[in-house]
Amino acid sequence: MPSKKNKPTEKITASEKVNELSADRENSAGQLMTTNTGVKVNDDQNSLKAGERGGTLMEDFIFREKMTHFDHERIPERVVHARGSAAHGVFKLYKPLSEFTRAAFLNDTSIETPVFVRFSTVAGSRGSTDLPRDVRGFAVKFYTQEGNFDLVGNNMPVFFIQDAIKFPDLIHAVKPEPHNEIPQAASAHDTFWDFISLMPESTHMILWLMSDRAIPRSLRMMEGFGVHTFRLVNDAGKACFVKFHWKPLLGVHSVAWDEAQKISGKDPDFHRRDLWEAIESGNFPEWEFGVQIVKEEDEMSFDFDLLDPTKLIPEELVPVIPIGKMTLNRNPDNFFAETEQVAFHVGHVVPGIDFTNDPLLQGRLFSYTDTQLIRLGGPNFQEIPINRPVVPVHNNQRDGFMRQTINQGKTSYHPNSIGGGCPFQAKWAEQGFASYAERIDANKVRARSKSFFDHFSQATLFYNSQSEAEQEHIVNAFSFELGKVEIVAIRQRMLGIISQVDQALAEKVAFNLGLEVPKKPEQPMNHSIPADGNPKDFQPVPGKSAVERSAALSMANTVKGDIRTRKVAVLAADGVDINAVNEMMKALTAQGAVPEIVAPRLGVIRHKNASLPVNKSLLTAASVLYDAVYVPGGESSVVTIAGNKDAINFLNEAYQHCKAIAFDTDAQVVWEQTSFGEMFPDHGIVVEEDPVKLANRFIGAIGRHRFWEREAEIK
Ligand code: HDD
Repeated sequence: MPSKKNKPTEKITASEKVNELSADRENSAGQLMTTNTGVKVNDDQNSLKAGERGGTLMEDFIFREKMTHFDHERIPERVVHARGSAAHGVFKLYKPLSEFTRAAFLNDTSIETPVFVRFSTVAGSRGSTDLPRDVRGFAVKFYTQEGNFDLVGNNMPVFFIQDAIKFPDLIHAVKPEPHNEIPQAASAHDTFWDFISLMPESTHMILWLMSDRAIPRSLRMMEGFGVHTFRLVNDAGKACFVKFHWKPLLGVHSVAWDEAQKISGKDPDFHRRDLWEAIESGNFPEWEFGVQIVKEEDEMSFDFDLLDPTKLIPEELVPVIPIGKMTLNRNPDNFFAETEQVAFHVGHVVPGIDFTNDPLLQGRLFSYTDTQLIRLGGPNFQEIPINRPVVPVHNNQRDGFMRQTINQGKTSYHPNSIGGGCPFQAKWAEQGFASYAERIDANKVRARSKSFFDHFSQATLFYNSQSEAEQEHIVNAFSFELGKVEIVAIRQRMLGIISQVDQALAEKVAFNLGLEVPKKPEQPMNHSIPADGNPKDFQPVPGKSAVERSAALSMANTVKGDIRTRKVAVLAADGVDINAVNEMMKALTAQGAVPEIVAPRLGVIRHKNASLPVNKSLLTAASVLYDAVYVPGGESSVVTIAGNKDAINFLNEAYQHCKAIAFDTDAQVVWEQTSFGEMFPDHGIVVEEDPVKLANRFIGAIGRHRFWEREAEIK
């Protein structure tokens, strides 16, 4: 739960980084067109020809330059997390963390650290939908006074695999199948589940992926996690373990799976648009930054290994301490220059933050620089404006493609005497980075620690912590995904794995698949075994979580009641009760919601001499793009709406997706035409004569986010 300090932040629109970028901004307003060499262009419409009907001349340097640049515009998309959206912001610390870390930005509450944050989906290409069932990347670049710190996390606190050497396999399995490049941005296919069914260590993450966390309502309504256990090191050189958390002030909310699929068609940019619009309208997304701290001497005191990235630390065992707040307050000026060219790296740390031996983290330390080299074309990617630190860079690295820095002097080596020994190495007291001197005494082996072998108990903990509706969604998600798998043996193998998490869950999924849960899990269950390994030595070891249920794992316990930025459709037509609409719009807007009039056609809706502008027509709007619906009264308006099948479908879908719906009493005729017209209204359906009561109850209902319990009625 976000702490009491989390009041909405006053409007901030710049940061040190945003200001620093101004040197690189270009703005053509009022300017003459030039070539890249600065020559003013007189004709950008016609190429140079040998006569009006003749061939284009090689001499046409203006054409050649323009075409060449265009031909080279594309760079390779990220091999994972290709689709992303980003924003600038700031991080403010609540209280110094000097007991644990010497990182300056975690010690000084007066510092406002600039950040650039990129959210992403994992599997889809750059142009894919925002709403697949997928993990979301949550990558934060802190431009600190001691250099850049990147926290390259996800919206789920655990990962699929324990060792980075399996990452290419995992990604090959989830990406579109190589022979026909199908399916795009979807895990519901044979190769993904083939791999997963052979990798029991992925089970905990799979439960998260099958939960509603994988279909967020908004990027602004997701948690973020650093996933790995990192180290903090204080000024005395003493270390502790840490897990990093981001908690959104708006709470953690999701959409329904049917809705996600429809959004993908109606507005594949749904999340990108939502983030953009929220920031443009001054509704700055905010997260609290939290840490779970574990003393070094307590490393072995858990029923799981802190180095195992498939495990989380239940908040019941180690609470999350809120230490600061991040506010995203400015959209990028240019998608390519900023969002596409930003280069994150788990290895970008600052003094006071260090790594652990988590084998996934260790492998990531190699992969991120390597991938930027191919993606951004060479070793100077750190000089790209969005990647540049806000502090000066001095070292003996030189040259390479697209070098921007003009290094002065004749020495580019160390030690040197000619250059006075510069640049100097920084002492510990000068905040020089010194790796934590962890003691290592071991044989060189390719191996996995036995302490990593309990693959199911935290998956069970996650499942048990879910509300009834959330559990039902997990059943449906498994049934959907495995239902899309064509090879029955894979479905069967997965049922064996799911039965290790929860027998009833496996049985429900098996029923939907028309299969039986295997009596005994297929042996061996783990197929990730070295050539000379004995399968018996690699099988999952049953464990038991010290915590049986963890409230923080269920979205049912999230922050509710805040309707800021929630979109509300007002379904109306000519003859609408304009006063009622105005009253409701005023009440909603006062709470920060965004009401829009949706009518059969664009233009205005009229009643007597008054009129209201229409925001969307039923042709371009869809209920999946709104959080709630209001049907105002007004005799001819309600007759039109009741007789319009798109409007009724709009309401039916909103009902099916468990959204709040409000009717004026004299709009009951519309309600009667809906699929839920016969039913006793639940708490999410509000009908009131008194406009003030109606608005208050409706606002309360929207604040609940969804009435998932309605799903039981619909069946
Ligand atoms: Fe990764 C990108 C998060 C494991 C290799 N990763 C990438 C991004 C995020 C994550 C958010 C997108 C950054 C951006 O917006 O530019 N990755 C994670 C998390 C992981 C994880 C939370 C597990 C805890 N990743 C992981 C492993 C490897 C990689 C084990 C390889 C050994 N990840 C990459 C990459 C990417 C990347 C290939 C692609 C684009 C990029 O780095 O810049 O290097």
